[in-house]
Amino acid sequence: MPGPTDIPISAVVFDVDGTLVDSERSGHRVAFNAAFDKMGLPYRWDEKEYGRLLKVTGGKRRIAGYLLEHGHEADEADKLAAELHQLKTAIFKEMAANGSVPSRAGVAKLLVELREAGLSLSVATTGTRDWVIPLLQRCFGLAIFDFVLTGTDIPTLKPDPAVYTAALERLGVDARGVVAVEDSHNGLVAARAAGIACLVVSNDYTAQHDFAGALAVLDSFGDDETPATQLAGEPLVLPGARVGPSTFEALRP
Ligand code: XBP
Ligand code: MG
Repeated sequence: MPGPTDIPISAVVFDVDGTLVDSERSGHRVAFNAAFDKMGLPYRWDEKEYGRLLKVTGGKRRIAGYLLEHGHEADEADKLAAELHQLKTAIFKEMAANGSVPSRAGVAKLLVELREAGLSLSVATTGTRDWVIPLLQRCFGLAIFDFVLTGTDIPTLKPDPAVYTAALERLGVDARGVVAVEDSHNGLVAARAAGIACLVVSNDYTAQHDFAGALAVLDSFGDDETPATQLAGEPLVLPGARVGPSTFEALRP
């Protein structure tokens, strides 16, 4: 493994769910349950169970695995999962567009600061493009990102590295000048497998995940009200106890 380099960080690739936005507990989970209800199915995912189900990336796969666990045959589970996921995506797209899905504290300000510091910003998510685009537009404005890669564009989902490998190809820079920002073990594994260093900002669903291999782990991005706390890794530069451009400028993965 090459040692620290003198290649400055020029690009940051952000995960979406749980990283840029607080979208799972009160967002996706609510939309999945509304889809079950609309299709007359008795299933409801409570907050605890959903945390377990999140280990499966991709909403359609998540539903299919759950249906198999609950006695549905494979063919029926796949067909039903496709119908349910289409319905859920329409419901969540509406939630995303109407402001029901909040960005994480400090993120909107951080993106503007990183852009002003000349860093390239992009997105690599497992989520479905139909809702990712309206959500990013609503929360941050799409223009701040050089590109957005989703589970629709790259259907081989995290922890597979495909979406991060595709991001590297789009960036056209040395991977040592790129940092991924993730919230989960699956996302960290995907970034590292693509040869990209990864900063983890955990949340209440992922706090107990295995983050071995992360550059560092934080509990939040930090903002004026709440300082960021570093939980693991080499000490980061955190001006005002929050993530800022100097945090990335000081990184030498
Ligand atoms: C998180 C996921 C997604 C969402 C649900 O993606 O695994 O599946 O939970 O969205 P990431 P979909 O952390 O990579 O942004 O139903 O559209 O899959
Ligand atoms: Mg995530």
